Amino acid sequence: MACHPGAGYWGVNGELPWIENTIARSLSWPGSYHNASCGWVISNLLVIYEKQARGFPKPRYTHGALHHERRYQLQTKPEEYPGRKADLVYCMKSGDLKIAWAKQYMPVLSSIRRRFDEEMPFAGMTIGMALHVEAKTAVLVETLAAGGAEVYITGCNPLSTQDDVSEALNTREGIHSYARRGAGVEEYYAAIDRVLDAHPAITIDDGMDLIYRVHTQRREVLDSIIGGCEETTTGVHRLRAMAREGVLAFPVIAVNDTPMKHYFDNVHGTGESSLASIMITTNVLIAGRRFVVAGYGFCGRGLAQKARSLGARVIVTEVDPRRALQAHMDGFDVMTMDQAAPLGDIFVTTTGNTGVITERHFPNLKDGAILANAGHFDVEIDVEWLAARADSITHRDGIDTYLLGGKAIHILAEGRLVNLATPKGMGHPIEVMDLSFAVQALSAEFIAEHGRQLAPGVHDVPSAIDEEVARLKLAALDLSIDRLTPEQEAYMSSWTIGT
Ligand code: RBV
Repeated sequence: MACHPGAGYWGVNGELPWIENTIARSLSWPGSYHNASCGWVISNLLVIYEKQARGFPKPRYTHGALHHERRYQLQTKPEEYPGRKADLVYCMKSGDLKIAWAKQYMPVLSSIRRRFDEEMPFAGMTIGMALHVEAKTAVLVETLAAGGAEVYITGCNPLSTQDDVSEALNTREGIHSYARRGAGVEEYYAAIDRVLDAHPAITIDDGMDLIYRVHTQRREVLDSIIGGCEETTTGVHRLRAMAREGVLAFPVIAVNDTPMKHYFDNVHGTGESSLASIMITTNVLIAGRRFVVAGYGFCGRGLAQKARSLGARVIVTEVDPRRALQAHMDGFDVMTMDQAAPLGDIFVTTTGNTGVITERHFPNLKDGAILANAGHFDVEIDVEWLAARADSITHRDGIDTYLLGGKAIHILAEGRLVNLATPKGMGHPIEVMDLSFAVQALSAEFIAEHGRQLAPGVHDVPSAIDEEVARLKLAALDLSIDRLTPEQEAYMSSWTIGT
């Protein structure tokens, strides 16, 4: 194949032997096909070369771990499509193909990117990120880079990174990714440190690990930070706890808490992607099963509704009396986890809290119960206890089976985010992340412009940003909405008009 690299980007030992080869071969081939097709590769290679020359640390990939991802995808045969476009597609790698796939369903970010391209709101700024490094996140990263930012990114969960996407990001000018799937705790935090070494002006977190590290271990980085954005419920909880204790040193925008995030991302994103991942990992039927959802917040609500629509008999467990009542009136069975344990076939935790399914429940589960977590951290199901007590453990792709007192308990994704951390987990659907990441991009722009005037603490997403994202999405869908007439506006703001 014309542009097959044959080895890792940095080579097994960090050299780049195939780059010279590829460039030399492509230039020596006669005819426009090879020159055109390899031009794309060469431009990316030059970026890598330049990064290496500037002393950027190399990702620690090995050929063995990733070689299956490195092959170029044979999309079109050159002899059938001699034109240049076909050649470009022919030379795209799997990470680039994933990013291109996501991009076509992200019209809101695309339109923001076009504006950023012209206005360069992040010119001269560095953005440090810890998010799930996969294709949709890559589109956000590209959008920020298009706005002039130098972007440094790593993962926010050891199992959610897609290595080919991380690798593809490293071929982009101004983007540096340190994420690797399966990173151990040490490597995970070392990668976060790499991001912080760049002294970002803006942080973008999913779960607050970046901000935690800055405040606990890397306080010298505080000087460069104007402000941050936080993607998820758990991260916002942690931030509010920091703010309550008066230790949060800069302003952070709670992206999770804005309607354009939690109405869609938490409800539809978590709902659809968790079910999709459970189904593709286990291949079991949802219809007719007892499906237990722990927690009836936005995520639990979406999951419960979608499981019901697949024919599951859904049980909800809650600690908040109002949410429990809401679940009851939405038509779900409400009970305690103690009561649900012997009834459920599939359990999904969405509470964001620790110790939801524990030693008290495990012995009472049905033989063959399937347990998964859709909350940000792996603390909701006490997998450690199971691992210590189980008679045996069988590992499959994304499923660990613990034998306890003669009964099998299946844990998906090691109790980590089931929608992202199973081998085939893709994360939330693209269109949903288009909205969440549009809010991220505009909130980061807001921090760049106004962050210095904001007090340290947790801030709401400005409602103008929230509305702007909704309008952009409506425009992309070609949907029109009514406008308030002057009379209606006057009516809504008056208190003198009554019966
Ligand atoms: N999330 N990201 C993805 N990039 O595929 N999927 C979900 C992705 C975010 C989502 O916004 C949620 O709040 C958070 O991950 C949980 O870690």
